[in-house]
Amino acid sequence: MTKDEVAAALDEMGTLLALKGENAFRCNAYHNAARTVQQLDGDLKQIVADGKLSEVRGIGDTLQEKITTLVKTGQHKFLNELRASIPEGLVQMLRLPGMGPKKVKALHDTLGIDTIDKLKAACESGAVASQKGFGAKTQQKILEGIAFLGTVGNRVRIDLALPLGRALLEQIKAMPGVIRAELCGSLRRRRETAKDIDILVSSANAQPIMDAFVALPEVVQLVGQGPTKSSIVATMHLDGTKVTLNADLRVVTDEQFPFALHYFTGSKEHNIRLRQRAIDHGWLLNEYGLGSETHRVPAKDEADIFKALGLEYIPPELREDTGEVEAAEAKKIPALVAESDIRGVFHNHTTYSDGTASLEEMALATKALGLEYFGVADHSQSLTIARGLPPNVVRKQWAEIDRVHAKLQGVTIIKGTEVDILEDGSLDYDDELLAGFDYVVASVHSLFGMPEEEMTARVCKALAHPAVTMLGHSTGRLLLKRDGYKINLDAVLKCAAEHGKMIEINAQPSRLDLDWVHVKRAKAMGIPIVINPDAHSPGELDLFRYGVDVARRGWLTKDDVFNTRSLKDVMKELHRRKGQRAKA
Ligand code: DGT
Ligand code: CA
Ligand code: ZN
Repeated sequence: MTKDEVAAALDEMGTLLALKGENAFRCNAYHNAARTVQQLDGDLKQIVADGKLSEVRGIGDTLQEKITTLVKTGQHKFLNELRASIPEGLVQMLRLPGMGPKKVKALHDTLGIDTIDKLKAACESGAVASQKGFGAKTQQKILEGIAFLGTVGNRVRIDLALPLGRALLEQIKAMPGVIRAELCGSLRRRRETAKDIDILVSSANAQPIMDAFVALPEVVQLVGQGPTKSSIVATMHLDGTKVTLNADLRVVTDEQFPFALHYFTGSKEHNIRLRQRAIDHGWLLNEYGLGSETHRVPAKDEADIFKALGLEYIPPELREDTGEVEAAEAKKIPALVAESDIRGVFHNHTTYSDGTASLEEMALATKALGLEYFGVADHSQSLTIARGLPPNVVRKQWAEIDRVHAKLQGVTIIKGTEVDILEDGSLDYDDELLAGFDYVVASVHSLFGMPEEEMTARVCKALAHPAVTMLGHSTGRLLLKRDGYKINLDAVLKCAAEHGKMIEINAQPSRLDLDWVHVKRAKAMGIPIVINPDAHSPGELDLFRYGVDVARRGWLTKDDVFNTRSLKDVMKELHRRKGQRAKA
């Protein structure tokens, strides 16, 4: 087993123990060990072989034995027995908001609930509300959670789906006989989540490729196999999470490849528009080709297909039928912002608040990514669960930034804060302290249950504050887990435009707000967008890439994104804003 697989197994043990009613201390020992294993330097097999596991802090005898067995045999009797003793439905119930192991176990013990369906029925009959520790409100929340799970189905976040897709694709590309191979579908269009992995290959001989595909190590189940299409279920461990997704492989001739690539990239709505356009030319467009019975339009790549239909090339991210066909006809497809345009990052955390690395470590990791500036924005004083900084600690951090700066080369730390927007829309620091930062990210972290009107007024009031530079995670959503707080985003965009404020794309793949639809609207209103990784560790800094995907889906060019500017331009703009503030 790899580090990630061992970590996932340990996490699962902790969760299953909690569902058995074990005390939190024992369960947490497994979760902590999972994190420790993941962060170990060096090869886990080697560490085990050298007997060095005992030197790792927080790994006692019991855990040592478990990890060693997992590494050596790929399984553990303890985990197998736990799995056998706990209905799978209990684990699924943990995905519901507010349903921790204690609550799940209680409902199992008292009402015999062991599936989501039974839970739903028990809520609908009112049986859950009458249980000790539940009540009508909780029952309602559970029902809403079940409804939400129903709408997201088995979709998977892009940061989990894309690596699995790429792992399959890389192996396919290396197979003999493969001419071209590409990911299609929602992954190629970089949607926030994917239902499955679509892979397209061109080859003169499909069968050997199909056979090799279904035998790949990630494949856990064969769903179907025909002459040109295979469907499988693939699984992989990523950062301690087990990712499982369906994957379809289609094999076509190299001549068909551009047409099939375009067709299976979608979206369906975009395809329908293009097929209609072909019909207007007297042609038929499908996954095999373009043309009429007497005339076939050749295409060596997708650009040729668009060209034949009188269109500029449309990047996959724009293929949602939201105006891209009209823009391509008018030759007005924007030059989309690229990963390589990003010059620095704002909104990041260090050990001063809830980050895992020091200022210097974070700055050096930023530099290692080839970026010029690291904007630190730790939490403000009210957010005690995230160790928000009281004013005296802010001043201490400023002094440390100056000290670290003296020895840093090639990367600049910019002094910022992620200040909480309080209940009434005021900010969590006084104006004097706020004036000391180079920039201010304002975010909502509390009272998510506020009515929409109040929440909108709260955020708008914060945006009107002269010290605020940009709005942080604008909806508080957690993808596939919970909707954001209720807020009128269009009204918020209007306020931002009015007050000349920026809005971030939070590039954490579990968040990704502002969503691409509103990003596009923000652009139309002239609101500068900032792509922020919201990094809590060095490894999270490059998450900004997922924010670039959202920006591209929102039609943004380099000029629309503030952190594509050079350090010099960024500081000039931040100082200009401060000057305006001082005058106000
Ligand atoms: P997903 O899988 O829900 O994340 O989203 P997609 O876009 O990957 O959808 P999927 O996997 O069902 O199909 C892949 C592509 O195949 C889709 O984007 C467009 C094309 N496609 C599928 N079904 C149809 C259809 O009925 N009509 C047309 N024109 N295209 C289709
Ligand atoms: Ca798909
Ligand atoms: Zn943050």
